[in-house]
Amino acid sequence: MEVLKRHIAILGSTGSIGTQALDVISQHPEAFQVELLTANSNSQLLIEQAAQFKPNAVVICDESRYDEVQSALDPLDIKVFTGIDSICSLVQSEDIDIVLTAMVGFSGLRPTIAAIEASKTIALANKETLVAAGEIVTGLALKHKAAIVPVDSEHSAIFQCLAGNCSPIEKILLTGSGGPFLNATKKEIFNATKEQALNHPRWKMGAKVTIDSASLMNKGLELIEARWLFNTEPKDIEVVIHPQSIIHSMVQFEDGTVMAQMSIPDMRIPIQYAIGYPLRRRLDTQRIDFAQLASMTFFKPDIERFPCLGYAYEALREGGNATCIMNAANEVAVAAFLQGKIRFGQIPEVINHTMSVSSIIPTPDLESIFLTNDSARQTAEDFIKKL
Ligand code: MN3
Repeated sequence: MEVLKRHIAILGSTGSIGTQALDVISQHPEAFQVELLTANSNSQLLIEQAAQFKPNAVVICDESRYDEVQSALDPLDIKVFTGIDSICSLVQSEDIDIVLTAMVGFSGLRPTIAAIEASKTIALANKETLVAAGEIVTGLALKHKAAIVPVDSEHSAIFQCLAGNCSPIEKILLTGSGGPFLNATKKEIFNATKEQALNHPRWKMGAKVTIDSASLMNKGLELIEARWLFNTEPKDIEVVIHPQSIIHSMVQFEDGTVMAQMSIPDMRIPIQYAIGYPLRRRLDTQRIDFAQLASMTFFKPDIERFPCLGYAYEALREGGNATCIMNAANEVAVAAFLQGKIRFGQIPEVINHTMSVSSIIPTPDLESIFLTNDSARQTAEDFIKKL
C-alpha cells in the first residue's frame, strides 16, 4: 500500500520515548520524515540524532548548550534554536503533520497547546498535559480539529479496543503492573530507596514516570488522562493490577463483552501505532508465547498502601484545577525524592498537604492553570523544607 510520508516533530527526542520513537522511525524510513527534534539539555545525543535523521531544525532548551549544538549542526544545514518559545512557534510550521509530545511534566503543556492551535495531530506521550488541563486541552483539540492519539501504553490499548467501535462504553479497565512495591509492606514502601523505586519490574522508562509507577501515582495520572481522552466518567474507570503487563488495558461494553489489547511490554508498539495510525507496520519486537506465559493474574489496587491513587480519584471528583494542584505537588515531591531530600513515603504526604491547603477554582482558564501550577509548586516546596 502506498502511503504518504508523515512529517513528524519529536518534542523530548533524547528521552526514553523520544529515542524509542526514533528507533521505530529508523525501521520505516519510507513512512516518516523527521522535521523537528527538541531536547532539554542532552546536547550530545541531540547532535547525534540530528546528524542521523536530518531534521529541518532542532531546539536545545538549555541556552548554555546552544553554541555547541549550533556549531555542530550548522555544517549540516540544520537550524538550531533555544528556549520553549522556539518550540511553540516551530511546532506550528506547515511542514509538520504530527507532533509527538514526549517531554516530561507540566512543561509539555504550552508546546502541546501551540501544536493543537495549528491543528497538528498530537501523538500524546506527555500525560501531565491532560492531568493539568484536560478539559481545556481536549476542548481546544475539538475546536481546532486536532486529533489526539495516545502513546501511553494503557491508553493506546483502549484506543485500539475502540477502533471502529460506535457503541457506548460501559467501563474502562485500566491495567497496571503494580510496580516494584506490589508486595511490599507499608513500612518498606515508606523507606524505599531510590535504587529500589527506580527498579521497575516490567517497563524501562524515564526516572519521573518510573517513580510515579512505584507510588502508583502513574496510574492516578493515567486515570485522569483516560477520563479526558475518552470522555469517560471517573466512576466508569476501574484500575486493575495485572503484574504480567501483557494486557495493556480493556474496554467493557454494554453487552458484557470485554475487549483487551495484548503484547509484550515494549513502548515501541504504542509509539508506532500512534505515529502510524491507523496502519500497523512490522516491528521487531518479541511475540507473546502463551504456553510459556501460562497464567495472567488480576487484582484490585491497595489504596491503603498506595495513597497516591486515592488522591487522583479525589482530585478528579473535585474537578476544576484540583488535578493540576495534585500534579504540581507530585512533580515537586518526585524531584525532591530523586535529589534525596525526602523519603519515598513522604511523596504522598507532600501531595496530601498541597491538595488540602490549595484553593479550588471550579472552571479555570488557561491562565489560572499556570498560576495554580506555580502556587502549588511553591506550597509543596515550602512544605518539603519543613519536613
Ligand atoms: Mn502507562
